[in-house]
Amino acid sequence: MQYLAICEDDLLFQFMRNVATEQGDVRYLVPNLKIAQRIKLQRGKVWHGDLLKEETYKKIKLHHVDQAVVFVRDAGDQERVCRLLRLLDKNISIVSLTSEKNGKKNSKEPDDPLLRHLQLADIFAEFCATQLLDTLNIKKVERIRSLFGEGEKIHILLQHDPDPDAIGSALALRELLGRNRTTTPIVTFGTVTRPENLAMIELLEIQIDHITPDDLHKDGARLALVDVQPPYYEQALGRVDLVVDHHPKRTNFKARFADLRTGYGSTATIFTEYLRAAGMEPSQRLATALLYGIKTDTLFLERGSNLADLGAFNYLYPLANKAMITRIERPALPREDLEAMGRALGHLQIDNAVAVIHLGEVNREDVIPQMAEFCLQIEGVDWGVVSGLVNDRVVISVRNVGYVKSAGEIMKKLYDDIGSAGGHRAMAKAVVPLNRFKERYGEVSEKVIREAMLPLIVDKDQIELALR
Ligand SMILES: [Mn+2]
Repeated sequence: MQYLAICEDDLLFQFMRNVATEQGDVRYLVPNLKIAQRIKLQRGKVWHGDLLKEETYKKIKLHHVDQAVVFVRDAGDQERVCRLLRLLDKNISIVSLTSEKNGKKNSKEPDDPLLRHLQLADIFAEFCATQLLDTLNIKKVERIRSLFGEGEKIHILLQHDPDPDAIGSALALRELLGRNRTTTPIVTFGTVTRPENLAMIELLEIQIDHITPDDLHKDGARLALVDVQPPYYEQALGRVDLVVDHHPKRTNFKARFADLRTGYGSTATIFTEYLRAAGMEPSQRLATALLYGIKTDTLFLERGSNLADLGAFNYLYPLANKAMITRIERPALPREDLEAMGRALGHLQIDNAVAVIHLGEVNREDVIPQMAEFCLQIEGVDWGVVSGLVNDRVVISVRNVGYVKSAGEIMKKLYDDIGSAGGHRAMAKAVVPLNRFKERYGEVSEKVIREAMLPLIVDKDQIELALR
């Protein structure tokens, strides 16, 4: 491959000198002897002459050139050089590097398939963005490390029901600071409740302590917040040393250090960048926690994710334990709940393609929607309605095949005034305090739920049929 690089100075030479050995031969054309000599001194092959004059190009055998690369700062001159090249050789392919948007192809010009416009900024972003980001992140890591003294205890505070993104980020912060769970405990005012998140902290052996607001600064402990910002909390937190988060900033707050990246899909992405910039390859445990954090917060890179999330995901993927993530995502069902499902299936009635099951008391609420989902796999079932008692609440989950009716509307109509209910067309839920449910229906059973729901489901179907 023979390249011709046309430039006012040695910029292209500096960029392309390695291309010469790897991909072909590059010759340079510059406007004067001084620049030519500079390139020659560094063993470049170079011509010089007025870039806008035809004679200059006569010296160069253009028909030997496969590709010309042009970078002239003045947009008009840039265009003139390109036109001149085209005039002298109609087969030469030209890459025109421009620094501004207006360097783009003029619509009045006839189409030239052999002329490509590339913006320098785009090229720079593509090849240098990671390096630049690393520099920025290294600075942040240094600042973070400078925040805390050696003997000080640090509380890493998470939301009330910590999620995988927060948990993974907290682990990463501890790692960045070179600390352990005694000197840097992960704390929350609430507790972890979701079964997947419980499975995560159990399988990855992560300890999350309950703390009261009064104890936050006990014995001079420092405070770091990840995946959350101080205004989230009802009570004042006192001095906050660090906030790293990706949620939108709502109100102002004070912190000694804050890194808010609202364009990011997860906080774990920010911490992955920190670790990477600091040259710290995460352990399998940490990589698994961070990867799972990104995965859940971005719904597997679909929701609100950007290139940074994808980059972090790619980086963590080979380091993480994927089998462990699968185990986290399918937490084992408690045996008694499975038995309740088994009993219910034994006497299942299907009426108008509607399966209604009441599980009675269950240990884990997520068994209810799982069972409703499962009902749709039964032959002849279009609707799965499953209820259960969780403490003193009646929880009803509805799933349907999705193409005709709105489960959310029906649930809202039936249960929203005595509890809370709603959802989408194919997926809905109601939660009603047991006493209010009994006040209206007398008891909690398959019978009363079926009798309440069936008319609305069937009725709605018939209306839809009539409309066809
Ligand atoms: Mn998050």
